Amino acid sequence: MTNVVITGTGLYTPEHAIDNAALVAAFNAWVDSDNSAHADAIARGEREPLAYSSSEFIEKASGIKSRYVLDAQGILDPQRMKPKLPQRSNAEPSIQCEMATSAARQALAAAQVDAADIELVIVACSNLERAYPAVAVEVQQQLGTAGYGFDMNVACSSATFAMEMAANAIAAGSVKRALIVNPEICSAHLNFRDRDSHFIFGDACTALVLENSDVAVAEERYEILGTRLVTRFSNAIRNNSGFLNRVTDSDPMALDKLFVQEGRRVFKEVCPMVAKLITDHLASLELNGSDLKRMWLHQANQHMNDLIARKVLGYDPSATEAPIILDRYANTSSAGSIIAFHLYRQQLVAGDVGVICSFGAGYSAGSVVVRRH
Ligand code: CO8
Repeated sequence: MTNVVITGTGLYTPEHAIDNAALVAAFNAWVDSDNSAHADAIARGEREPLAYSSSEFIEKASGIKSRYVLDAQGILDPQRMKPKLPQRSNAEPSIQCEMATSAARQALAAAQVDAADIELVIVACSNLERAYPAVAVEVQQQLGTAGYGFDMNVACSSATFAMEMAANAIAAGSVKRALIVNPEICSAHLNFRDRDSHFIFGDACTALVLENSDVAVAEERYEILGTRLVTRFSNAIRNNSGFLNRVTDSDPMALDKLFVQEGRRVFKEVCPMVAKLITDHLASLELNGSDLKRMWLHQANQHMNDLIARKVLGYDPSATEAPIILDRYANTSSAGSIIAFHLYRQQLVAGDVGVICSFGAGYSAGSVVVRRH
């Protein structure tokens, strides 16, 4: 059996941060202007006034205090409330390619791998900035990697699903080294005028190098003991943006072309699904919750992570056992669990076991159990 190891990780963090107070101030300024524009209809009882958002609610309901975004100014402008990103020409690197190469260079350096020795690039994320050519092929060209690349999307679970794809390709012998990147521009598909969800997401990009252990040289490495994926269809998290919008004559700017969710339902349905996935996966590897030193969970909601970790471990996890990064990054979709893995693994010693687990739209969930070498 071929051993597949993770030998390097990388993280690109945008330079702009927006804390809850700034986000809520922009939201509430927009509420004031919308309510005053419709004051007569509100006075006649024909229209409900819009309600304020609050920093206290956001932090209590989600654990999020701040988020990084590619552009703060456009989001915080009450007249605009969406990022303003430059239109790039075909001759320039795409935005996702730029994010990906920044994170990838760190991961390659950590793995002590030359780009030319990578034979597979997977760009795995929730939203791709164009239909084709694949961003992965552009990343391949920018970095100078060999072999092939492709894009894939399983929403928040994209990174763990890509890890299974890459691990299988290495185990099958078709490639020796793979690079996975997760360039998430969540701010571009978030409705910053929706009180229920305007605070949820942030932008970031993560990178992972996976290798056949026979060719790996990095001292710090994590053997992949197993991967397990699960999906179950649900409309509770949905975005109807797509290439058919043009020909179905639907409004491409309509609100259903942005992220829409029933948050409570997601919480209720996804937590048991994820706890069972991890528990069953561990059992198939003859392990159980007490064998886990670390749970690098998807970063959507602090309460969700506490509940899932409690179900798997049998007790309330410490901040070390189930690290949280969503307080400062918010939900960065597929990048979240990898950011946690990137930032919180150094204290592990040889033989320690942990699980990387993501979950989200689909529904989809992926579990990757690793052991420090
Ligand atoms: N400020 C103040 N009050 C508020 C606000 C606000 N901003 N929003 C809602 N409230 C009020 C509500 O009106 C309600 O009031 P009342 O009780 O009087 O009716 C009360 O607060 C409670 O509202 P909720 O029931 O909606 O609040 P919850 O406690 O359920 O918390 C959460 C909302 C935080 C959204 C929570 O439900 C949650 O986190 N759920 C899980 C969500 C999740 O994990 N989703 C995963 C999706 S991510 C994914 O798969 C990736 C998709 C691709 C991403 C693409 C980029 C965009």
